[in-house]
Order: sequence, then structure tokens, then C-alpha cells
Amino acid sequence: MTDTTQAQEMTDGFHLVIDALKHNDIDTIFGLVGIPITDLCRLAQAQGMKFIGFRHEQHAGNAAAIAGYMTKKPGICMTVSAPGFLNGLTALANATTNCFPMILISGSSEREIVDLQQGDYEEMDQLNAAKPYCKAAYRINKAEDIGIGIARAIRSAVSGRPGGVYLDLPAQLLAQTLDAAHGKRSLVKVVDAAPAQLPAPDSVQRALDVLKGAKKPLILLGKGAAYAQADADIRALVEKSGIPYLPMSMAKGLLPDTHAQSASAARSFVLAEADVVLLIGARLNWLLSHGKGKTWGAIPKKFIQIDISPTEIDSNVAIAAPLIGDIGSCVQALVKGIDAGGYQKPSAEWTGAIAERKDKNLTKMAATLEQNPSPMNFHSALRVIRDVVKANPEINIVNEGANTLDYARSIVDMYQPRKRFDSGTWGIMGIGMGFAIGAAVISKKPVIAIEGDSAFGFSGMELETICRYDLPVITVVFNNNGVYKGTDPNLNPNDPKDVPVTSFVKGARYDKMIEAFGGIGYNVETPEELDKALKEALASGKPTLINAVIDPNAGTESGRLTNLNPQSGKK
Ligand code: ADP
Ligand code: TPW
Repeated sequence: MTDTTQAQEMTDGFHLVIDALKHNDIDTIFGLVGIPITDLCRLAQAQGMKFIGFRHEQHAGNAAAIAGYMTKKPGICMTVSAPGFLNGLTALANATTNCFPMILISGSSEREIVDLQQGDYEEMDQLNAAKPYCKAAYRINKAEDIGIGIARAIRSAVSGRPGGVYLDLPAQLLAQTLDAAHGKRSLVKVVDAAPAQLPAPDSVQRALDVLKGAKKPLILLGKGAAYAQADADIRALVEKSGIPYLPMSMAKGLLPDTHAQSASAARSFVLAEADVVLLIGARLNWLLSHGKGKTWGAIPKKFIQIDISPTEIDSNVAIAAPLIGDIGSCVQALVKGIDAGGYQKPSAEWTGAIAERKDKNLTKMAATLEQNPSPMNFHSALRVIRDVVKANPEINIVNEGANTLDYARSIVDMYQPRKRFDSGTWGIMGIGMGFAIGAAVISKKPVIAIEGDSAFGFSGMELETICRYDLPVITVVFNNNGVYKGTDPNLNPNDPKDVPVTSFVKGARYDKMIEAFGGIGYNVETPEELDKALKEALASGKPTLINAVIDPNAGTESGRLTNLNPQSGKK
């Protein structure tokens, strides 16, 4: 070897992956280590990135997904091959279903062994396994392609309809070496990853014409609207148009839930009575009864739909005026049209009828919320959380369960955008601790995770992660001794001691779990105790779990999903 080659500076796949992420301003990795990802994560930390290590990949993936939703930058999850990858895949699929941008990066076995199925350690054809469950899947085979591969993954995750991307990194790729100068040149900075997509002028005109013809218009805000970060434009549209609006659960807080035009407390009434519905980043899926049937009443509807994905249009019912583009640009175009004149605000007859309904329902709800049954029920416990969030609107809320989800969604008002994270499009259980960790790490603000006892169980081990990173996460377990309720009978005719299919250990003390990791546990049985525990936890900023004892008889099976539950009510 000559002196010049000896002096030549080299880099390798490990460094290039980290360099490429940092080059694109990605500063956090959620993951779980193992060969060869351990060294990649060590290097990330040594190079100044934040690495958050989890106890199960699904929760690392969920944290990455919610980070993507909060920031419009893809959240990164790193796992090992086969089982680690598969554990992360649920989160990747859930992210894609919810339109959250994330990238699952998994180490993988060498192609020649996988392709001949020669039985490597944790061998799996991960690229093909991932493809049906994500927006895009790529494998990088050469170190000099790492820059372009990561750029492609980032752009795929955030452009158009956001979603999950899988990136396959065979172990030999990470070990490959490359001349450092060549490596540096191979990095790609993604320019304008999610470009504005302007709606066509005739689509805007068509939408305005439909709006102008409306007698009883309604705006539906979905989590796409929250994701878009077009908060001021959306407020301008709502307020200038004077149209009542309904937020979908994760769009709560985009405008404060206490806004005069919010029709949440008259939801069934407005869905049934409206004649024109403007959907902004909300799909007409099961969460909106597919845009038809009893929920939507007898009044014929005309829909205007703003979405970035053209194929979303007419997915369930005919859309009279599609508006394809990014939400910011589409909403701005509508506001411009309204400013131009010729638009009249909805009649006092329509807004007055809604106000009347709201008043009636709110009075009824207030009476229910004020009751103090013993043991506590969902309402009296959620009243306390509602008041704490009202006093501390910067709090992030994570929410899953059946009754716990349904009641918290309607009782706990939100005041700021992108502060509510829940079971989303799939109605999935298991997002709790992953979302809570992601939200705490990204926002650096407190999180209250409102968890059914069953829901909590899916990710409960991540309490250790919360304690290890000393995150300001307050988990409130609504403990009613079972999946849904805690009162199911044993149906086994042959064994009187058999366990009912939905029941858990009675009187379980989830608060003791967090104490094992140095966190603070509370067991509360009254609203006053819950209030005190929440306030102490907020003041301390310490990882806390509050075991809130709820009447096992409270709630219903499947929460409000009883229509999807053919057996419900037949017992
Ligand atoms: P929700 O569950 O709150 O009703 P969905 O997840 O069903 O909301 O709908 C979100 C919609 O928003 C998706 O159809 C997605 O394509 C769309 N979307 C996401 N981001 C944007 C954006 N920046 N501009 C336009 N549409 C978007
Ligand atoms: C991954 C099915 C829907 S809701 C739920 C389950 C298991 C738990 C309800 O009990 P919980 O709530 O949390 O105690 P509550 O408030 O009524 O007391 N597996 C996955 N996702 C879903 N949705 C299920 C199972 C389910």
C-alpha cells in the first residue's frame, strides 16, 4: 500500500445511515436493539441523535408514528430482523391506515441466504412481507445508495397522502466501506418533501357553488386537517363562512372544543339534518357510517371533499364537489372565494336549531357529570380529567379502550391542535404507551394517557421506558376489572370455577407496576382523590400511574360499537 491509500479516509454503511438521517434534520430514533441494529443505535447516540429504546417494537413504532403525525416529518423506528420487524409491522400498518408518516428501518439477513431459504438467524423475506402493509418499501443493497434510499423513504412517507414506509437494510450493507468523500457526496437532502398541491380553479368554483346553494351546511374536520398544520386557514374558513363544524376525535382542539360554532354536542342532529357537508381531511369510513344509513338521516346530502388523495373521492358515496390538493391551499382558495362576495352565512334558523339542541344536550350531560356515584363511573372520573385539561390546555391526551375511549372523546374538551392521540382509524388497542412516549418526547409537555384496563395491558411494560427516560407521562387506568365491563359470568357448564372470557383479576393494582421502576403510583376511588393525584403528578412532572377504580357495572359491551356487535344485548 502506498502512503496515499493509507491516508484515504473511509466511511461505512453504519455512518452513512446516520449521516443521511441527520442530513435531513431527523434527530430522534425510536427502537429496540439487537445485532446489527445495536451498533447503529449506539452510533446514532454518539453522533448526537436522541435514541429512545423500547421494550417491544410495536410501541417504538407507535411512538415514531405519532411523532410523524405531530411534526410532518417521518418518525423513525429501528428494529432487528424477522420477529423484531414483525412486531414493528403492526405499528407501520396502523400508521399507514391513519395516514401518519413514519419509516420502519429493520436490519435483515443476507439476500443469498434468504432467497435460498437456508435458515439464517431470524431469517425472513421482510421486504415482501412489508409491502401490503405500507405505502412503499425499499431495500438498499449498496452503501453508496444509502443517501438516495433514505431520501426516497422520506419523500414517500410525507408526500401526497402520508403513510408508513419500510426500509430494509441487509447486515452486509452496514459493514460495507466507502471512500468518505464519495460517501459524503452520496447524501441527499430532500427538497420540498411535501410540496403544496394547489386545487384546480374549476374545482374550487364547483365547491363554492355547492356551498352557496346550501341551506344547512356542515363542516367535518378530520385528523388530516389537524395534520396539515393549516390551523389559521381552517379557523378563517369556519369563522368567515359561519358554518357549524364537527371535529373527528383527533381533530378536537384544532379549534377549541368550546368554540361557538362547534356542533359536537348536537352531533346526531347535524349529521341527520345537514344538506351540504364539507369534509376536510376526513374519510367517509366506518367512523362516519360510510356516509349513509341512519346516522345521516333522510335529508339528501351533497358532499364537498377536500383531500390530497384523488382516489379517496367517491369511496363510499358520490361526492358532488371534490377538491384535490393540500388542505392549506384548498382551504385558502375557499376563503378567497368567500371573501370575493356572493356567499351568505347559514340562516339563523339552522344555527339556532343547532344551538337549541346543544343547550339541551349540554344541560343533560352536565347533570350526569355532576353525579358522584360510589364507586366512580366513567363520567365522574372523566369530569376531573376534563377540568384538569381545561386548566392546562397544553397537556397531550392519549386515549384508548372502549367505554373509556368513547366517553373521554365526548367529555374531555381540547383547546389546542394535535394534542389528542387515540385508537384512530382501526380502533386499535395498544397505542397507549407508545403514543404517550412519542408525544412526551416530541412536545416536551405533559401527557395524560386515559386507558381502559384492557387497553393498557397491550403496552403496559413500556412503563419502564417512561421511567427510564423520566418522561412526564401520567397514565390513568380506568380499572373496571375486565375487557369492557368486569361483570361477565362464567358460561362453562362443566367448570363453575372457569374464568369469564372478558374478566381480569379483580381489584388489580396497576399503580404497583410503576413503583417497580421508580415511578409514582396512586390508587384512587373518588373524584377528589383522582383530582389530587393528577395535580400532584402534573406538579412533579414525574412518571405516574393512577389506578382509578371504576364501577365494574358501568359502561356497555364494545362501548358505542354495539351496532357492530351482533351478540350484544342478546345475553
Ligand atoms: P378522521 O379519522 O379524523 O376522520 P381520516 O384519517 O379518515 O381522518 O382522514 C384523513 C384524510 O386526510 C386522508 O384521506 C388523507 O388523505 C387526508 N390528508 C392528510 N394530510 C393531508 C393534507 N396535508 N392535505 C390534504 N389531505 C390530507
Ligand atoms: C389490537 C378489541 C376493542 S376495545 C377492547 C378490545 C380488546 C378493550 C376494551 O376494554 P377496556 O375498556 O380497555 O378495559 P373499557 O373502557 O370499556 O373498560 N385487539 C386489538 N385491538 C382491538 N380493538 C381489540 C383487540 C377491543
